[in-house]
Amino acid sequence: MLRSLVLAGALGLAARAFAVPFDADKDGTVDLAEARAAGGAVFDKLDVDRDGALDAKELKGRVAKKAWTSIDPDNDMTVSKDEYLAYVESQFKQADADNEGALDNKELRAKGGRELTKLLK
Ligand SMILES: [Ca+2]
Ligand SMILES: [Ca+2]
Ligand SMILES: [Ca+2]
Ligand SMILES: [Ca+2]
Repeated sequence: MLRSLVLAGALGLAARAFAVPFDADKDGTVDLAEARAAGGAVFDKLDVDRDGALDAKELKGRVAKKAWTSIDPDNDMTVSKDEYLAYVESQFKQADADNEGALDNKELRAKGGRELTKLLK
């Protein structure tokens, strides 16, 4: 029993290490369309009151205080879907170290990729 639990845990870890998150077409990388799709789904999920914008409470700490000027350029203290996806795009470009328009697991695990991942789940 314990043995099989340990084995299942190890397999789960291995799967997590190799599967690329948000990779809808399973080609092993996340492209901008996939990142935007994941970001859009997260936005809808977070927008509890369905007013089409996220306030700081709805964002639940996903955005650091110093990042607010980037994610909220019109400075109305809420983040519209356009603003959210524009921020996803800018984080995506920062994370894409080799500038090929797609993120592999290594890029996703680097600092920029981790920042992006926070916006997508
Ligand atoms: Ca993909
Ligand atoms: Ca809202
Ligand atoms: Ca705004
Ligand atoms: Ca890349």
